[in-house]
Amino acid sequence: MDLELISFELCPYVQRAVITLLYKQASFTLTHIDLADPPKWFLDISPFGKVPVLRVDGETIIFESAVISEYIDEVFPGRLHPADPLQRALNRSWIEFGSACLTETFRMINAKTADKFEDIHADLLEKLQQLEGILGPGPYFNGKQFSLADAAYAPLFARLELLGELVEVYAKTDLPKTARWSETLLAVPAVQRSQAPHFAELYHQMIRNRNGHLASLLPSR
Ligand SMILES: N[C@@H](CCC(=O)N[C@@H](CS)C(=O)NCC(=O)O)C(=O)O
Repeated sequence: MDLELISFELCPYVQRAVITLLYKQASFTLTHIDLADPPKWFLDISPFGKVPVLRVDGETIIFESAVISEYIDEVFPGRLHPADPLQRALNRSWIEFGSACLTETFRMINAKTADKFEDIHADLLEKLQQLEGILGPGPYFNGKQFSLADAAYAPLFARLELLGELVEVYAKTDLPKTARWSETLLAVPAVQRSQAPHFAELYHQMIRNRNGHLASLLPSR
């Protein structure tokens, strides 16, 4: 099977699919595009004009990170979705919640003023508190087994770590389960390998380019 994942280096949704592919030790190629100037061939194959898109055997196009990850999970050995349908549904619900948390990080980066930034930061904090309330003892979302929910949240935690160098995103003592989960996920080899070595630099550059409140907190170069 030939798998080509169309990617934008900074996209957390792409990263979810990459983590799943790496965790499964699947062979795939990664094609990076510039989302600021997307090539026509990409716009022709991506129904929403978004990454990630998975091209299977050179012709079939699958889109939406959750769908791509589930497909990868189904075709490679070692299931990363729980066997129990209710637990599977719960995981899918919380994966969707993780996407809403990611949206808050985009909004934080785009916030032009400190006040606006603080409003959005409060929205994110409220979501992280909700998450803390449903987390189990860990180390992973479902306990001992790494799952697609873990693959879905790792990109969020990678970004919160970087944002945490600029502002206190959350106090680890207030959200101890979240903090432990984040630490566990960021140490998983597939998560570490899913991220470009120059990721922090790219992320800072994106913050700088947005020229919002967060950009003003970056160290001067
Ligand atoms: N729900 C989608 C979200 C993907 C998404 O928003 N990707 C962003 C990059 S991180 C994108 O392609 N944006 C381009 C656009 O909206 O035009 C998924 O989970 O795959």
